[in-house]
Amino acid sequence: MTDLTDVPTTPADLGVAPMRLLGEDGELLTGAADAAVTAELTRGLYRDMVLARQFDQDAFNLQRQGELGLWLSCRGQEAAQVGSIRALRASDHVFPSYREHAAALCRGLRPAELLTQWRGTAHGGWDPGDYRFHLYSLVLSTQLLHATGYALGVAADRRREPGVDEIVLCYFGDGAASQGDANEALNWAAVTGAPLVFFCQNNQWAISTPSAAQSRTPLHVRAAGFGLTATVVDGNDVLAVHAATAAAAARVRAGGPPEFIEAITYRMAGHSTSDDPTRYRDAEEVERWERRDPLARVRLLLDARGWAGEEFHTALKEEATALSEATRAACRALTPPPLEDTFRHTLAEETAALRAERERYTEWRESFA
Ligand SMILES: Cc1ncc(C[n+]2csc(CCOP(=O)(O)OP(=O)(O)O)c2C)c(N)n1
Repeated sequence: MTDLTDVPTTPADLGVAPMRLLGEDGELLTGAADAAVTAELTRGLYRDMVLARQFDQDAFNLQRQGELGLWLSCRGQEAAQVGSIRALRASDHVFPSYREHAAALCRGLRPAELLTQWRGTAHGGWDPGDYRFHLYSLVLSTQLLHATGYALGVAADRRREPGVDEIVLCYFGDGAASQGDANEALNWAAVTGAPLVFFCQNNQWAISTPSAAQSRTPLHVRAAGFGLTATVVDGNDVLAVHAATAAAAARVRAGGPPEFIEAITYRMAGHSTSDDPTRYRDAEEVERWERRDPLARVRLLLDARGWAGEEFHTALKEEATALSEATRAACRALTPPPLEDTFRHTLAEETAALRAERERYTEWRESFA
C-alpha cells in the first residue's frame, strides 16, 4: 500500500505558500497596503470574530446542558468565514455547509434561527430568501451542486438584464471535496462559466480522516485542473482571506471564470459534540494550531498599531455578553412550529390533495383537545 505520508499533499510540500497579510505575531506583511488594510476594516472583522466565538461557545455549552441535540463548532475557523463573507455584497447568494455559524451571524441570522435545527424543533431555522443564505446541508457536497445550479440561473438573469451582477459563494470542507457531487459541480461550473466562488475550508480533518489521506494533490491544484482560477490562503489570517475573496469575487463579477479558494485552517473542537478528537489527533498538533489562533493575531495588530483602545474592547465585551444572554434565552424559548406548516410549505402552492391531508391532520389533532 502507498505510504500516504510520502505524497506531497500540502501547499508547503509543493512549495506554494498560502497568501498571508498578517504574520503570526500580528505584524502586517508586504501586500497589506495593496489590499487596503485599514484600522476600520480590521476592527470590524475582529468584532465579527469575537461575537462568533462567543456564540459558538454558548451553543456548545447549551448542547452540554442538554438544550441542543448536537453542535458542530466553528472554533478556529472564524477568520476563514468572517473574512470571506465580509468580502461579498449582501445581494450575493451563499450556500453554506453546516459549520458556517460565523458567516451566518455576519449575514444577520439570529441565534434562535441558527439553533432551531440543532434543538430539533424544525428542519431549518430560517428562510434563505430573507438572508440570501441557504439552509445548512448535512449531506456532504449537495450544496455545491445547488450552488452551481443557482449560479447558472444568475447567469441567465444577467443575459436578460445586464444590470444584474450578483454572484454566488459556496462553502464546503476538505472531506466534502472527496464526494462525487463536489467534483461534478466543479467541472460543471468550469465548463459553463458559472458566476461562482467555491470556498473550501481545509480544516485538516474529515471527522477522524486527515485531509492528507483524502487527496494526493492539494485541493486548489485539483480545482485548477478543472479549469477554475485557484487561490490558496492562510485561513487563520482574516485580512488575507478578506483580500483573496474580494479579488476572486471581483473577477467573477466582471465575468471571469469560477474561482476556487482553499483556506488552510484548523477545526479546534471535535467534529461535533458527539466526537472525541483525542482518539485520533495529538495534543501537540492542537497546541500548534492554538498558537495560530485567528483572533489573537488580529488583537496583537490592533494593540500594536493603537487601532482599538480600551473603550472599543470594553464595548465589544458588553456586546458579546448581550449576545450570550440573548442566545441562551432564545434557545430555551424555541418551540416547534405547528405541523400544519409542513403541509403548507411543501409546495409553492398547496394542492387539493395536500390541503385535504392537512385538514385531516388538524381534525385528528384537535380530537385530543
Ligand atoms: C454524503 C455523506 N457522506 C458521509 C457523511 C458523514 N460525514 C459527516 S461530516 C463528514 C466529514 C466532513 O468533513 P469536511 O468536509 O472536511 O468538513 P468538516 O466537518 O471538517 O467541516 C462525514 C464523512 C455525510 N454527512 N454525507
